[in-house]
Amino acid sequence: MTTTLTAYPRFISLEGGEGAGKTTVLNALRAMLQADGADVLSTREPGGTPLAEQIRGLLLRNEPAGEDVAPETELLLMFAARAQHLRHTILPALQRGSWVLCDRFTDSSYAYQGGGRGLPIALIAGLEQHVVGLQPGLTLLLDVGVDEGRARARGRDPSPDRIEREQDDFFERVRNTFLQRAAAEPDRFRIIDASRPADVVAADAVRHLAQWQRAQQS
Ligand code: Z5A
Repeated sequence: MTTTLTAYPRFISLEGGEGAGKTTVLNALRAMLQADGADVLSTREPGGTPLAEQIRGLLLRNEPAGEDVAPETELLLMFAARAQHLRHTILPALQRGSWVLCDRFTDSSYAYQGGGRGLPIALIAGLEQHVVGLQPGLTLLLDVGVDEGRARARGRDPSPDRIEREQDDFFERVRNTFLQRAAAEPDRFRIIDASRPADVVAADAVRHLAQWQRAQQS
């Protein structure tokens, strides 16, 4: 399926596996833009509105006893949350001229529900086209090995949520899908080696965003 998505230059997404350091980097990017006088909205997926945060709760908590969450249900809930988030939070901010920094966006659905769960890419692309219709101008992919990322996430919170309880091979497929997407869209993606110390990773991300900002102004 050929998709035609509108790219918004001030819409920046952060992607990567668990424990990649997205939250840490997002704070550095926000500080950099604000120091420049920009208005910045920081947000996350799934979530970003009261209803989308409720959907996040449904997605991440343990499933009811005896009832697995079907991959299709998971995908549709991700897109239901995104539909709200886009219309109630992201688009209004972009339309008033703010920068939007988003911890995960549609690339995560390709990586987790496509790569991880094995759902057809055409299904995800169809939802992206018809429910979302836009994409970030710049996506920073924080890439770290699965073992290291999982160890970091466990160090921060030892009680895994429903998705974090998946096996390593699931997260290897997620990582590979992110890397394949980055290779397929080099104009939008920047891959950042997130195995380095947090301050080095953040500085690299800030450098990429500053380059992107300059390119938009020229
Ligand atoms: N999901 C999905 O399946 N489909 C979708 O479409 C979307 C999401 C949108 C929730 O996302 C889950 O939803 C997620 C994907 C799925 N499931 N999983 N797994 P989330 O973003 O809230 O969950 P997460 O990726 O697991 O978050 P995270 O573990 O918090 O990752 P992070 O934000 O990238 O990491 P962090 O909080 O910045 O850092 C984690 C810890 O590592 C923390 O203690 C830091 O101090 C430490 N850290 C950070 N950077 C470093 C470096 N460079 N060195 C050493 N230690 C570090």
